[in-house]
This record gives sequence, structure tokens and C-alpha cells, in this order.
Amino acid sequence: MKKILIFIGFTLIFQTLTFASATVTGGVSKVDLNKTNVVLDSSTNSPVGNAKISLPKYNYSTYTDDYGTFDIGKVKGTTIMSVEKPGYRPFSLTINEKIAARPLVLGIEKSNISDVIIESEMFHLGDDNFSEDSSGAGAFRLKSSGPYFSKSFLLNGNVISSNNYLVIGSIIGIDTLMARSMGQNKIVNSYASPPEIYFNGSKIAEIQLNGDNQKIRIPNNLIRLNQSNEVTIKAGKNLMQTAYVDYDDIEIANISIVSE
Ligand SMILES: [Ca+2]
Repeated sequence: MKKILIFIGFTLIFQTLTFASATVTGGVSKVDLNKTNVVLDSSTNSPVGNAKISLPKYNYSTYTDDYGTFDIGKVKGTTIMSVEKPGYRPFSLTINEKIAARPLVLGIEKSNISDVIIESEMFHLGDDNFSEDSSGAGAFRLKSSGPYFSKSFLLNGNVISSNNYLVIGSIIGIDTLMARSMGQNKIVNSYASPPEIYFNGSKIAEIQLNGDNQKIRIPNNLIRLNQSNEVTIKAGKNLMQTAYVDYDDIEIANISIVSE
């Protein structure tokens, strides 16, 4: 399990670099990608206009223009940025002032008829008791909705012949030992158990690292056709706090299921 999750972490870094060096053709020739933030269709590299860009931490939102370009203003600390456009999969990216200082070239992917959006808004799990040194704590904006997130949904019968994945758009605030050793937080003397992901009551993953676009395989034998399915996310716990339960406060944006 740990090896797989480390691999996910490196995949994320690789994807970000891939987008940053995307070769751009066609209609965006008027845009200087060394100077401008732009949203592109990941398969055609054409600009995507009228995509909504949101930074929930700043209550900021804007839309891309006809050339796919957009401004995000000043960013300080770690925050989640999301991109929404009808017909495309929800996309989000964890950014900070360093990333925001460079032009962002974001590739978004067309959605599939069997994609299911479970949650498009950002939410906070935990107990609102957290250290300022937590990874992304400065970004926390929302009040906790408790230590669990759970949502029910129906899945189209065709999914059973595909590989299905739960996709977590962005997650910040995880303070596991692995997150600490990767330099994702500055906490010295404690760490937490990882958030756990359940599908129809079976645990399918633990999330060790913060990052974007983490994909978790859903075993097809857990899927219920023509009945309600349920995804549950449980916040981890501070393993150094034994006097009371201290949930590891995290924020998550964009949860969906994709079939491939
Ligand atoms: Ca807490």
C-alpha cells in the first residue's frame, strides 16, 4: 500500500510538469505561454474559454477568456484552485505563491458519460483544532463538517465492464509521517494516521500524501448496480494525542468517479 501511494505522489509531480511543458498548437498562438495562465483541452491543446476558475480561500472566482487565459491575483501560502467547465471533468490544483508566480498551463479533460461527480465543492473534515504548522493549515477557510464525509449515488450499469476510479481532485492538511518526511508540513513532534476511504463499507485506500488528482481503483465486485452506492472518507487522527481524540483537519475539493 505504501509503495503505491508514494507512486501516486510522484505521478502528481510529473503531471504538473507535463502540463507546464505542454506543446501548444492552433488557436492559442496569440497567447504567450511564458507570461499567461491558460486552460487548454488536454487532448487537442485548444484553449478552453468560459471555464470558471475558483480560489475558495480568497472567495475569488473568474472565467477564462476566448483564448483560455485568466488571472488569479496574488496568492499567499498553500491553497486549492479549481477549474470547472461543462463537458469537462472537474479539475483542481494545489498552488502556493511559488507556483502562482509562474504562468499556469492547465490541461483539462473532456468528461465521459459515465463520470459521476460526487462533490464539486470544497469541504473541511476534522474538528477545527489544528496546528498552524499543518500542511496547508493557512489555507483552511471552511468550518469542519465533522470527521466523516459520506455520500450516496447511483452508478450506470455499463461501469461494470470498465476500470473504475474514485478521483480526489485536491487534498490539503494531511499530517501523516510520510507527508512530514516529504516536507509537506512543519510539524516536529506529532503525526497522524492517514485519512481512510471506504466504498460500500469496505476500505479501499489510505491517503498518505497531500496532492492533486489522486486516483483510487474501486474493485468492481464492490459496486452495486441499480442500487445506491456510498463513498465515505474518514479523517485521520493525531497519533501523539492520547488524552482526547484529535482528528487530523483536512480540506478536500472535487470528488468524482471515472470509468476508463
Ligand atoms: Ca484536529
